[in-house]
Amino acid sequence: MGSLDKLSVFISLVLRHKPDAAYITLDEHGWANVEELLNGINNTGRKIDMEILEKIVATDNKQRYSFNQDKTLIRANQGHSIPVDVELEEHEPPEFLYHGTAARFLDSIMNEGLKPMSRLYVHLSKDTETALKVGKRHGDPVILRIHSRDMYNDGYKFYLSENGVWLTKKVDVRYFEVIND
Ligand code: HQG
Repeated sequence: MGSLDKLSVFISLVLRHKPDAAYITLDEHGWANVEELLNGINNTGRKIDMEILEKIVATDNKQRYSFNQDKTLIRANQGHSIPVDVELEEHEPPEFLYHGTAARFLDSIMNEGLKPMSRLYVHLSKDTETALKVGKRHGDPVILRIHSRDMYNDGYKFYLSENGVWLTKKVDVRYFEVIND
C-alpha cells in the first residue's frame, strides 16, 4: 500500500469510527475541522498537510470524503459507526439493489435479515459487480438481490450517500434472495 493509501485508511478510521485516534471530535453532522485534523494526524507521527489531504480527497477511488465549500471542514460521506447525521438524502430506490456478503454469514442473515452490524446502516450496491467486491472483503462472496422498490412501497426509507452508496436501516428476510451471477 502506498503512503497516501495508508493515510486514507487512517483518515477513514478517524472520520467514521474513531476521531480519538487523531485527538479530534466530530460535530453532529460528522464534520471535522480540517486544521485540527491535520494537526492531530501529524501528532500521531504521520506526515500530512493540506496539499496531501486535498489529493487524498480528490483521488479517493470511492469518493469517501467531502470538504465544505471553503475547505475548513471535512467529513466521510458514509460508512460511520458513530452516530452522526450526515444529512443523507432520501431517495426512491430502483426495483432491485444488491448486497455482497460472505457465505459464512448466510445462516445468520437468512434468520435475522440484514442488519447494520457495527455501522449505522445496511450498505447496498446498485450493481452486482460492486456487491461482489464488497462481499469479497469478508471471504467467499455471496450476492443478495434486494427487492428495494417493494420495500420502499411498504414504507421503508432509502438514502443515497454523496458517493452513490444506497443505505437503509435493515432488510427483512422476505425482501431478498441469494443470486448466482
Ligand atoms: C453482514 C465498504 C450476520 C453483512 C463497502 C456484512 C461498503 C450480517 C457484515 C461498506 C447480518 C458487515 C460497508 C446478520 C449483515 N448476521 N452478518 N444478520 N446482517 N451482516 O463492513 O456492507 O471501502 O460493516 O452482510 O464498499 O460489507 O469502507 O458492511 O458482510 O460500502 O468505503 O455483516 O464498506 O466501503 O460488514 O460494507 P460491514 P459491508 P469502504
